[in-house]
Amino acid sequence: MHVLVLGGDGFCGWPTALHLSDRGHDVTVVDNLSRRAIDLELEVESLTPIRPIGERVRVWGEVSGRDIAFVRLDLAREYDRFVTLLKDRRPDAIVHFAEQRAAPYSMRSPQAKRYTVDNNVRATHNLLEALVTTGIGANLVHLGTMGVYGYGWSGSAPIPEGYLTVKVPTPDGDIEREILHPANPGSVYHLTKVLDQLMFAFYAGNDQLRITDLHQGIVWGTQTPQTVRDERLVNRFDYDGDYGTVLNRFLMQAAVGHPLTVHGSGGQTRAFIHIRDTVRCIEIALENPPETSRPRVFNQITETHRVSDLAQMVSKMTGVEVANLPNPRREQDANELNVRNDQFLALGLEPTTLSDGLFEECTEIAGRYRHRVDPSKIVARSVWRAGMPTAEDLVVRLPVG
Ligand code: NAD
Ligand code: USQ
Repeated sequence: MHVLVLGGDGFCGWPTALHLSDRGHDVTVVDNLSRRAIDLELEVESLTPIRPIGERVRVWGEVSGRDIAFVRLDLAREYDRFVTLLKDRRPDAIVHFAEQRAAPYSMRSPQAKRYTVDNNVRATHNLLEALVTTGIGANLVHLGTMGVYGYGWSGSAPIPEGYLTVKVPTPDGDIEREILHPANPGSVYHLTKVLDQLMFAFYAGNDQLRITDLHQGIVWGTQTPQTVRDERLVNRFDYDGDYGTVLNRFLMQAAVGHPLTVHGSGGQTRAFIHIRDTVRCIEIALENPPETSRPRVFNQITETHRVSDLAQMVSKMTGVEVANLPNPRREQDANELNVRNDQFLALGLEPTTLSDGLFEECTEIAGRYRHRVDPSKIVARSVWRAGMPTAEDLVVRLPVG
């Protein structure tokens, strides 16, 4: 299969491109390298020393004997070039990762909010319209987020995979309808994923595009069997207050002896998936295109954890203390989370869980590159509402070991 991986230089995209190439697919990575530019803007780097994309694909060619093509293109701004690319490559499938993906970054300033909406909404809409215009019936797999459902809205009721069956009262009695689960985005970034969902519903219905939306939980871990094959293939590991996600941040903090930065009480429950399962889920979704003219939604998660439990687990393992910081985000202090993920399990996913030894692998990576950590970038500073105190304002400076 010829697969375009849009956003294939990123944290999820790069290991996915390698995994698909390793499985014999013909892969083209498309990326505008904006994530690398945001690192420059934030004056921070991946904990792992990621190599330029040209070197990445060259090294992959050397170690695997397989070519990955790279095209530098901005999906949000270069519509005509993208249409030409589609006509030229005629892909069988497209994986769409190419969006600004950090909730804290999306809330840090009016410019960042506007950039996130402009970039994400235009990228997705350009992709959909380009598929219609070219008539290329590629199977489209998009990386969405669990955050479109929000947290705590349905209490302990299981969150279904995308659609909720509801009863609608009419003068002639109740009728049953399946609707998209009500959206409760918690940041401007999450809001863009909600808008994506509506665009998918429209284009699947109007133009019969085949679309799978993967509502993915928080990805943890770094390496996959392909990225470990050469140090120059290493995946990115974000640890800073904007892009670092919670579990990888705790593992990095433990490696440098920084108190674990729990926001508020840590009662927030979230869904998680290891990067190895991310790439496997995408492969499964590509192998099983939807048959209906309605987008198919999979919940791409393997387990749920409370933030405070993760912090305790890491603290017990490493002896590093837990710091309960004032929460810079506007979110519920505690929530229940019960998520269905039956479809991936039925299609053969064997979940990797925290207890499977990968915790140690991630800790090893964090330890190996601890000298690259800039301690001033660890505490999250993006606040959700003007005037909210930042963690930095309220907390006495944390000792860093
Ligand atoms: P990332 O920022 O590391 O990668 C995204 C890539 O897309 C980057 O390489 C960036 O340069 C590229 N990109 C952004 N806008 C583009 C544009 N207009 N044109 C071309 N390329 C563009 O993010 P990630 O962690 O790999 O996430 C990938 C996708 O998965 C995102 O859409 C994100 O919302 C989703 N997701 C990620 C996580 C997670 O924990 N990382 C969890 C759930 C969902
Ligand atoms: N948190 C802490 N301490 C930290 C960092 C985070 O307590 O140092 C808390 C946050 O306040 C939040 C939870 O941990 O309650 C998760 O935060 P996160 O930064 O790990 O994840 P989030 O902002 O939700 O975003 C990440 C990805 C995003 C993806 C989303 C999946 O960046 O692309 O869509 O996870 S989900 O959370 O399921 O919506």
